[in-house]
Amino acid sequence: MIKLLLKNIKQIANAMIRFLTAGESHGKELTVIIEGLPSNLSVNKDDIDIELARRQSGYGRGMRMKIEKDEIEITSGVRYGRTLGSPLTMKITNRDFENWQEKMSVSPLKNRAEKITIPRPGHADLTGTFKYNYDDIRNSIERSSARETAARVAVGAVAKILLNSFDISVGSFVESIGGIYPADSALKNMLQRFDPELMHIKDLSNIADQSDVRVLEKKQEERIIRKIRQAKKNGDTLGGTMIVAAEGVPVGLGSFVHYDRRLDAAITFAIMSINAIKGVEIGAGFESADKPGSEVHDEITYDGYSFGRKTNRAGGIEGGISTGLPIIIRAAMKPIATLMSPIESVDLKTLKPVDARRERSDFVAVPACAVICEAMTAWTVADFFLQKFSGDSMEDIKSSYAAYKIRLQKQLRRF
Ligand code: EPS
Repeated sequence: MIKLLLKNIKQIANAMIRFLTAGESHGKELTVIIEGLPSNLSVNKDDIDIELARRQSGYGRGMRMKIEKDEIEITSGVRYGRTLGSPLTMKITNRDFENWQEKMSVSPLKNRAEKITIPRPGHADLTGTFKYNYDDIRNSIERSSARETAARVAVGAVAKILLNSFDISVGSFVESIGGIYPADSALKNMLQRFDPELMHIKDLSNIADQSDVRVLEKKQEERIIRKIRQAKKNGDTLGGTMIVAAEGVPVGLGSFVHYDRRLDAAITFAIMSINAIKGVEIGAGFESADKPGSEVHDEITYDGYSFGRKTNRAGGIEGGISTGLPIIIRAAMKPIATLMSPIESVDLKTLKPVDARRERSDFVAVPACAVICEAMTAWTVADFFLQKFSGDSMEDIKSSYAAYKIRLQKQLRRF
């Protein structure tokens, strides 16, 4: 009886949609399977490829991005441009595999590639090697590489297509790289107040897409590019912060009833799961800890038709539930772990101190990371949206959403 009960509880807490990615950084390809999508969602390959191209751009990427030109091939779950409700599979070819066929051979080889024995601090080289009992750090490098995030961006693109059907948009921009923040006080003010009137994330995201480092301010862009050039010259790398937002999310996604139903918890988990992310905030985040409640909470207003808030410092979520205002996330990415002027490490073979291993890598990947944050945000919001407005087809979900909007209007009569 208890066993049965536990089984049911687990089922209830399951997400509506789930995905799995597979593939090594220099293996043949990346594969992703999405399960739980409704039928009759129009899916266009080009819309997904645009997101992949956004992830590949940005000043400070390494040579690998010149080799790859990511695009998806859909191999299941879609017929005549519309989802079937069955698992949707997408593949992304690693063009670089051509140069790695022996190093990444699936079959055993007599003359295997030389083993990597010197771990880079900050990457998964050492932790993964201990955990999986590897005798070659290459085994850790391959799957821990941020190459995997290409598959996640493809998943996020599908989530965005679904959300767009309900006028929900997700976008991002880079706030800082290497400690260089915008100088413009209006921009700073907007970031600090998270003002819903000033934040139209799609417009901001489009402006950011025009910048080589996905920032909103030209002067800041110039300063950042100079700083990246200097870091490159020094054999160093840089991190940064980014803002991601979801607009048009209705009130009522997520819940306070249990920890794993909280929308803010799910979003921060999803963002923190991205390679090199070290911090995530919702709304005013850490800053709200330093201020009195009167300067943190968002005053409630009513204009005769609908409810509003004077500010959006909560970042669109209260009590684990979406408020209807933009969901605003700020994330911090640490600098890339591969340094051309390496810091200290220990050779696992000789156990002697040595310089950490150098290898081809990016110098800065914050602009790409912002696009990946969008993907994980879109995925999480889509999942919570489908938990609330579940249905087997897009038509069923649309009816459920329309009925909810009517119910919200009628509810006030009950007070
Ligand atoms: C990465 C190292 C670099 C990056 C890679 C992530 O790859 P490589 O070792 O082939 O030069 O370019 O990112 C991607 C391949 C990508 O698509 O984003 C790492 O070690 O994490």
